[in-house]
Amino acid sequence: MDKYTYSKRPVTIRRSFQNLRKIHQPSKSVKLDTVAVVGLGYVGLPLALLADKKGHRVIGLDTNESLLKDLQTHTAPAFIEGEDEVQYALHEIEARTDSQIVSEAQVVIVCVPTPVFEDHTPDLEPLIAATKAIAPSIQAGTLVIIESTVSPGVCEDILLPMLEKANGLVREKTLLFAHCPERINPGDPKWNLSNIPRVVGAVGLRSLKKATNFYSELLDAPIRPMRTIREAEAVKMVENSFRDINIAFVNELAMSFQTLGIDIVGVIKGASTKPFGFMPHYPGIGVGGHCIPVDPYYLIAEAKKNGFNHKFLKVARRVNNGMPKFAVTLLKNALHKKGIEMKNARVAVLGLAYKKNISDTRESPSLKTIQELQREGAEVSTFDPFTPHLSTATSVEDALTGAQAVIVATDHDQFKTLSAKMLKDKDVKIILDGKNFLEKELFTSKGITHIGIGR
Ligand code: SAJ
Repeated sequence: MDKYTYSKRPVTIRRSFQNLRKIHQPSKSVKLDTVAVVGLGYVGLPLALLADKKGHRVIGLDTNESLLKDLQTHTAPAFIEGEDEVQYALHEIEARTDSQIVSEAQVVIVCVPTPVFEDHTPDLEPLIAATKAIAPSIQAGTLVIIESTVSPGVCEDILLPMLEKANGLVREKTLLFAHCPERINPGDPKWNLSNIPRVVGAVGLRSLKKATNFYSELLDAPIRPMRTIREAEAVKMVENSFRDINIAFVNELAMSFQTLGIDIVGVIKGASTKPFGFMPHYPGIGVGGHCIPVDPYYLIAEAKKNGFNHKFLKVARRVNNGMPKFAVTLLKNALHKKGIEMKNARVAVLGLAYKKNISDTRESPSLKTIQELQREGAEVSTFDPFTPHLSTATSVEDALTGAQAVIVATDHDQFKTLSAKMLKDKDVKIILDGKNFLEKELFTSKGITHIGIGR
């Protein structure tokens, strides 16, 4: 069974997550739709849990056996545990691997990953495989919603025909079809699945109405109907490309100001006093995650197919992808000034996750930084409290032991306790603060070289 196919073996799991507070279940007097969520990852599982909490019968589909095992042992996967303010009702979700079960659902929501290949071209395989698996079981009258992030045209030109053909369904008549791009900000204490506004595009008015009503009831957030499904696909591309280019802007400034000896973070804070027309972003060791460094490539590829070259988006991707190498070069020069060559230098890297206080390492700049260090011949020790199983060391102190330099690659709260004393005790001579989140003077005042990104 290749990784994208669903087995025929039904696996029904009754599960209730430990340490979950029972939240009053709404009365189930009104018969709510049965909802099938295809893909129980960072997007799908919270969605399934929320639909369950709202009183829907929820079927969860996933091909990830280890995730299902996690759930079977009532262990919430790390990405759920990372959201400590999340309160999930004790619930039962029928987690299945046999895709025929979607025949029992009136609403089917597809939340599978849409990554890119090594060459940055879109990899639609997981999404196409999931759609192919469920298509034969979609019953007349079902609403299918795609939440996966895709470029304009994927829903209508690729996925919808698959769904219609497999069972002889007809859009807007026997098949309702919509796109509601996922928006999630892991680790954000303020914005969560329930309160983040959403946009919905659909293949016709019936589909739009049903999808908009579904999300209006499910979420406590404004739902904006879009005129077309392509507009909804484009919204997600635009919002995430916007973020990527703005981060690239400050990353380029950081590289420039490093030579000018100007503190870019101070300048950004100064610019932020302008009450309009400026939105602060901050430079760092790179851009990670399953969205920001990925989504622009979908738009670049789709536009290219239609004869347009997104030069600006490409430059932004190149700038952001170059930050780990920029950071390693800064460290290499600082080591050289102390008579230490990068080859065989011992460097500790603190933080493997792509952003603070979560365990997700997808597209993490930390990993690219480690590769860059090893390419330069350095010996690397690593520690991340959120991913001990991926770390070579068992603690910060352990990672620092024997190191000549340390790179802080993720701004986990736990690393705020890093002190000049800890470094001096371990004879660590240089600290590179890849997230500009430690006080420079705390180290320079004790004779330790502190390098920031643009400061
Ligand atoms: N980063 C910077 N400088 C910044 C902001 C972020 O270097 O000023 C880096 C982060 O360290 C991280 C990467 O960029 O490595 C992505 O950061 P992120 O905060 O965008 O994190 P994501 O990808 O988990 O969440 C984003 C959402 N975040 C925000 O809007 C704050 C949003 O862009 C999307 O809703 C979401 O991905 C998604 O699901 O698409």
